[in-house]
Amino acid sequence: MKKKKRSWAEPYKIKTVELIEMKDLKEREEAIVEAGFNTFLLKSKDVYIDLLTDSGTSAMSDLQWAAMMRGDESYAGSKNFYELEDTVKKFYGYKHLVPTHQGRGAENIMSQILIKKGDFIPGNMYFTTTRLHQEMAGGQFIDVIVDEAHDPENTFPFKGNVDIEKMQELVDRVGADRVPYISLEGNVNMAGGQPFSIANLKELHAFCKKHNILIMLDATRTVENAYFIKIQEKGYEDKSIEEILLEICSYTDGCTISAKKDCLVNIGGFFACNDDEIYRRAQNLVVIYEGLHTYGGLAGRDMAAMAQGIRESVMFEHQQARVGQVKYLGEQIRDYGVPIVEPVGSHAIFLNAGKILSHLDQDEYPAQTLSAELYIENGIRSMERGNVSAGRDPGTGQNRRPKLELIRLTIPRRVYTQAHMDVVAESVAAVYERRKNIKGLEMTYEPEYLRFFQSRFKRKK
Ligand code: PM9
Repeated sequence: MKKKKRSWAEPYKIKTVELIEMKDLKEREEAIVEAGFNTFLLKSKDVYIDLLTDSGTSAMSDLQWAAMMRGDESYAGSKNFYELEDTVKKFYGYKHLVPTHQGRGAENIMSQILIKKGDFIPGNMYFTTTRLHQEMAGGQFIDVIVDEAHDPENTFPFKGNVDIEKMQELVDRVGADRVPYISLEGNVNMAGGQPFSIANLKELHAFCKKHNILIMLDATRTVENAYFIKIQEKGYEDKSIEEILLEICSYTDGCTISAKKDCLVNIGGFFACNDDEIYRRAQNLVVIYEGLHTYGGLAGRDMAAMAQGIRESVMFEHQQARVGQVKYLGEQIRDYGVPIVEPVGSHAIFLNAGKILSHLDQDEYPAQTLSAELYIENGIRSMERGNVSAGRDPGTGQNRRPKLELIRLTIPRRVYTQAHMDVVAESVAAVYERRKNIKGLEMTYEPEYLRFFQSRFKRKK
């Protein structure tokens, strides 16, 4: 008799579908050449399974679509703003809210308010847009994540943790008054979607309090971090995701968020904080870059959908299925012997491109190359997260050559089925099999900022 087991299933059924089509091999080869071997420059009509990002790509629920019909599009004081403000207060606990069009809008405002020229901004690994805003405000990013996070094979369950000794070294070196805040990210994207633990956050909180350093959360995937705490941190198994999220935020002073991830919307973000003076300044700055402080670049209906998305995001069954699907894909790929970042995080499977294409130098862009090859193989779009994303060191002008040279297969929430995941795993295995014959790339165009979005490449001879 078959072994008895209990599976999870998605807590929804499908009401509307969007048809997708796979282009043939010749068309895919032409498309990637036309896109300069950069998956950001592919047209979505040429993509079969789109794992570029989980940002703004979620399927909204019927309740979110219904909420959009309740959009109050008044220029000032939309009722959807007040509903969102109440929802953020209830689930994240922050007193003040400033909506923005997406995460980087909030990062811009926060960086301008909190950073002075010559400041140092520690963080549990960099994120592309976050670091750029810190640099543009005159700050310098300092990586204080635990060493385990830079080793793709290390299976430490809380690779998002901050190394308090690295914080101490920074404070000893530059003085606490040059460190306005630490940027703390939940389920650290560039490390593979890795959570921090509450135990580590409590330690960080005590350290920062002592040195008068703020903790500003990048809450983009913090509900997913709360889910990981529930399933793997001792003492939290009986707490709800809602309770854990509130506890996380209670140790922080404010947040920026790209609502396009956890909050299940296609556009949106916000800055939130508890301090009245910081709020007053954010309220003033937002009108320059985003819009009036009660809409911040969003339509009323976007804020309504976001409030409903936040309510859905903390449901256990939602997170179980979301993280479960990512884990399922990870297991399939691992079974083919393909090296991935361990442990599997919440939003994506990261292939260790540096190891898979170990015959290429890092300046031949192994991750960019692998990402292009996966598209050619079966129309699957992934994202480079390696030397191209890391950019150049502003001091030396050289490529940063980060320790992690990865590609990310990012799973949009509530969009694909397990059958799609099987096709993805088989395609990864097929590329892996022919890895030794894959040639690297040469950059032919490099834009000034965030080069991974728009740079172009050609195959090396
Ligand atoms: N993340 C992602 O695909 C979208 C663009 S890639 C630069 O992972 C964190 C942790 C993010 C993030 C976006 C942003 C910026 C901030 N923090 O894209 O501006 O993962 O909404 O958010 C992307 P916005």
